[in-house]
Amino acid sequence: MSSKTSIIPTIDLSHFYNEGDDHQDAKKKTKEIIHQACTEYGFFQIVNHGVPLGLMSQALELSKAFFEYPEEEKRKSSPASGAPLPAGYSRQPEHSADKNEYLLMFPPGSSFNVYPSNLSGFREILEETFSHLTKTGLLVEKILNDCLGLPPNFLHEYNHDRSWDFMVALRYFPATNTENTGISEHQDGNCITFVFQDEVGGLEVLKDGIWIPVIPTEGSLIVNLGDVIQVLSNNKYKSATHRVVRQQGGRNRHSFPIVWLPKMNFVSTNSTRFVITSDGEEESPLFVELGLLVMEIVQILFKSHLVSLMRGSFRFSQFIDVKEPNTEKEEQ
Ligand SMILES: O=C(O)CCC(=O)C(=O)O
Ligand SMILES: [Fe+2]
Repeated sequence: MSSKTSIIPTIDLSHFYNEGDDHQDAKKKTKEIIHQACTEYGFFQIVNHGVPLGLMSQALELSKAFFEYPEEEKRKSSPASGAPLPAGYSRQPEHSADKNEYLLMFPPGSSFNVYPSNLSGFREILEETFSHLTKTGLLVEKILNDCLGLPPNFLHEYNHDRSWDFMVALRYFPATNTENTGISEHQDGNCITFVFQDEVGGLEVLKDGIWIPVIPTEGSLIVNLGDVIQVLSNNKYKSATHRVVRQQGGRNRHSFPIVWLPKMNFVSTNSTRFVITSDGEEESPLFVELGLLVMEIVQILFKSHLVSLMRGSFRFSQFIDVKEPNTEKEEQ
């Protein structure tokens, strides 16, 4: 029986925080590894990413403390009634297969954000974490830009509005004897999602019909490409199917996804003549234009159903033929 065990690659970004000539080669090699990871998995982990590890663990500790509160206390941080966007505390409805609760926040300073009033440091630590993650996100975006062979800064200029991004403090309940869905299998409809998680585990990525666990490693940050990158890359990079399986043993799992959205109305404000020449060959932009048009419609929907679209069973790429028939099981 041939058994290939896959693991999600872990990539060291430290060279990108150093200028000097001696780092240039290392940067080039790292980009090659990232390119490979994006092509094969659409998922990788990064270390030495620039987000202080102490901050990440404080954010996880504060999230644990918040979710330990009684339900009625947590409900005091529910989205304000009539709020256009569901920032604040929510719980998946009883009928949902997904068993988790979460507190969602938009970038620091957003007037929609609702924080618990009685948990010292919560707002400050989470806002600081968000800001650091945004900086790291910009670096990752720049690296992906180069990996795709795009003109310098292309992705950044294409997608520079960070005001719709959101970060979610998530708690998954332990598995029961009969069911264990934390988040059902899905692809993220946005550009890129970054995730950090505690040590409990449960995040899995589908590759060639096999679910690969993303093993928690302290301080590492997961990079999960979404449908937008799959479309912009003309299907070169994967928007990976993933899920969260709740663990046995009575432990809750905590994680923080940070969801990078494309800016609103970007089709009308950007040229859709986006022809990728990374292989030295021009590709038909037709597919990209069609994809962008669908994304534009999706962005409009985001305004009213942002979170349910992003984190529900909605799949942007179901509208266009961007998925490879990737369902074959490995030969035994
Ligand atoms: O909690 C996680 O590890 C991942 C969550 C996720 O996939 C999502 O929010 O889209
Ligand atoms: Fe996801």
